Amino acid sequence: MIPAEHTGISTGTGAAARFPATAALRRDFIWGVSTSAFQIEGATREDGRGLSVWDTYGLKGQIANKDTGDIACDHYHRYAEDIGLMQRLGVQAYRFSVAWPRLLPTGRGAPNEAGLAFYDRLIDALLAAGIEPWLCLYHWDMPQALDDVGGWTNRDIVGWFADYAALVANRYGDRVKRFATFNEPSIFTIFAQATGGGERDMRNVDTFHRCIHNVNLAHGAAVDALRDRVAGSLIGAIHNCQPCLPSTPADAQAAQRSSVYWNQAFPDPQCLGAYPALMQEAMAPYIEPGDMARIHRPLDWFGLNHYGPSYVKADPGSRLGWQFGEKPDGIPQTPIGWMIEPDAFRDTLLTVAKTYALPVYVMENGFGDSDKTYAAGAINDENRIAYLKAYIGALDEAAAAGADIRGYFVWSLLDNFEWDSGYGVRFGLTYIDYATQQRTPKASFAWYRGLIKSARAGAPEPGPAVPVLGTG
Ligand code: GCO
Repeated sequence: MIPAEHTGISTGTGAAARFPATAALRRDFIWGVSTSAFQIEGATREDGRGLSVWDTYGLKGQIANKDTGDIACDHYHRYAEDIGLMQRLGVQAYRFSVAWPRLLPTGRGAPNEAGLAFYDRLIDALLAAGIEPWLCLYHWDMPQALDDVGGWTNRDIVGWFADYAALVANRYGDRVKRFATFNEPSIFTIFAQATGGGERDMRNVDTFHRCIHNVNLAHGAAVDALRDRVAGSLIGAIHNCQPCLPSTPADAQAAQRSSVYWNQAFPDPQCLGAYPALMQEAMAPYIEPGDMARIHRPLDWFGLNHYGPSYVKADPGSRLGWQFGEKPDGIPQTPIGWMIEPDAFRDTLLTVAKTYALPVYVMENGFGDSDKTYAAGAINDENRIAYLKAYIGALDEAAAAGADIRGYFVWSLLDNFEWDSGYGVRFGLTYIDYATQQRTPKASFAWYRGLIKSARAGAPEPGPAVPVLGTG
């Protein structure tokens, strides 16, 4: 159990320590922050960018509050200001994604120079600020033109994705060494339309398994494209892994099935060279000779996104045979209903470190709340601080127990477009006033800055004054 001083989410007994223990973390441990292109850039119609499936989805009014990514955090124009925020935090690294349709408006063919030049500016400014760029190739923004010809159901996309990876490698490989091929492939295949699966009828099991295999093939092809072009490249993929637990004992089989698809359908073939046993019969029709070797390419690190366990129940009529179920009483939840269970994070870290035998970097962990949290005007997000304290404490416990953990990136630097929830859910260390685009660091921003300084210097900092909304 995580000691009470780490959690701040316990029964309130005992004073919570200013910062969690980080003694077990390597001295070269990397502290960072994460974002993704569609969630922060905006400028969706600017400088030649093509449409993505998320632009189309928004145009249909399918997103909460009829939000779209058209402006988001206006990062396309404000990236220098946002790098200034990263410098204030003291992070050593920044994980972002490149928008495929910004570089290749139709997903293939002639590159868009203005799009390429934007990431030149971003990368050069990061390096000038002493911040290492960690570049993710695909964070769900499938070019609409490719979705129109089948998207991930069309095996030709493997070559188109490899060509995109080669373009990125050739353009930025002189300055970027850290690459991730995909962000959370299990999420955008399981949840389909809601996460960039486009108009595919992902309720169809055949379509679903075809997408899984083509994404795995695209991963392997991109690894080769990057490795062949970037000397010293350090390549990984980013997976959302978490316990998938039964709502009732009768849901145990459904929970096991959901865990295999959620946690193993991509890391297993990519890191171990084979699909999990439970999937092998279903995947067999899509596997051509040599495919598993094309997927299983040498990797340098394992990216883990983790927020908390999910609870599932059997649903025989659904595509996968399960859906989200009742959560147990008595476990803390975030304002958006995600479970707060630091022990599950510790155990997931130990599991992935042992199973895949790669250095682990936590590429996403964070706390989602809603606009209501900020109604009072002060951005004193103490519950986000309590969450981060508990989870970083759990990470330290996993490291102390032998997991090779080398970095932690908070999701997210900024409040941003939270997919189906639009802008009503906020994960940022920085508050975004979407009407004015003013950035206001929250209390958690100052806390994380203090933690980084403390963890790197071993000397706790005095607590920061709590900023008030609008004070800049
Ligand atoms: C994900 C994505 C992020 C989300 C974040 C909060 O895990 O869904 O990688 O884009 O915004 O995780 O949900």
